[in-house]
Amino acid sequence: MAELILHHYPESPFSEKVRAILGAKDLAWRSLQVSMVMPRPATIALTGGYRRIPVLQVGADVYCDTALIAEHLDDLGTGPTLYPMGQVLAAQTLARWVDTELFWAAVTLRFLPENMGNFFTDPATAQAFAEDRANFAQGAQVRRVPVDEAQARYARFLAEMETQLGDGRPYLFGADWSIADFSVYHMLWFIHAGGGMADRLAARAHVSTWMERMRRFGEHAGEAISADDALAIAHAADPLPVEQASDLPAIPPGTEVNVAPVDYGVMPSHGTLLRCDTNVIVIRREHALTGAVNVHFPRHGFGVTRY
Ligand SMILES: N[C@@H](CCC(=O)N[C@@H](CS)C(=O)NCC(=O)O)C(=O)O
Repeated sequence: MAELILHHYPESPFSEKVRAILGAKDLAWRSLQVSMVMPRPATIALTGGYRRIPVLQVGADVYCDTALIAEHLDDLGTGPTLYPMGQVLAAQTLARWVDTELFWAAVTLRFLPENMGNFFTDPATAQAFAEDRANFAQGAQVRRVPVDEAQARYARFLAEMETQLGDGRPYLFGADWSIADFSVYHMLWFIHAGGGMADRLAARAHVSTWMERMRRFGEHAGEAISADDALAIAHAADPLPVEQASDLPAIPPGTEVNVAPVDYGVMPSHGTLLRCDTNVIVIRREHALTGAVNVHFPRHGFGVTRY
């Protein structure tokens, strides 16, 4: 198998979800650290426009969105599945809720002045970040959560988690982890990265123990790789074969399409549709820097339109 190359940056919570899964599954990975703000030329050459982070590159295949990256990693490495029999619906539904509803509360909480810690090293970085995220927010369909509502949403969630873990189980749904543990972990990691809300966590003994268990997975570092080397790897590889099919009658395989998130960061990727089913959307792209690549998206949360 080609090496796993994660395009990410240290402060990114969704990247922390993937870093923790890589650690839990004891998978070797290469770390392509990108800037916290645009431009990200190598990553965009590979995705064709999609700009959310992280992205997983495996040879000439590119996996967008942590929901799909987690599914891709599940079969690799060691340890229990992220989708345990009998818990799939509960685990996936909780993971999706945390990645969206709790995430927007977390963004409000993380950027409270008293909880920002040293997120910005200087005013120029803060200004560049604000400008970049204003661009990122263009066309978004999400509601920013007011502070009181965010505080209440998180307090209630922590209380429910403490109850859930109250019988001493190591993971949210029992003896083994599921995708829900990793989604919840990265969200709490993000909220508490600034240190200003440590007392909330400290007041929850079971959640704190669970959090330390999960945090250790995230400490499994990847070996650095440069953007040029990652591009050369894509260029030298062929994308994996894909069985062509589309469940969209008006957009058959071979159509030039845009694929974009439906909620925020809606900058589309452009390419030729190879597959669209209930699980995935796959497009083929060509770029001078990458050669032919296949870009994979989850169907949930993404839309396909004619180019
Ligand atoms: N649903 C996406 C969410 C990804 C996401 O929101 N990533 C943030 C960083 S943690 C992002 O892309 N922010 C804008 C940026 O970094 O350009 C996933 O699971 O991958």
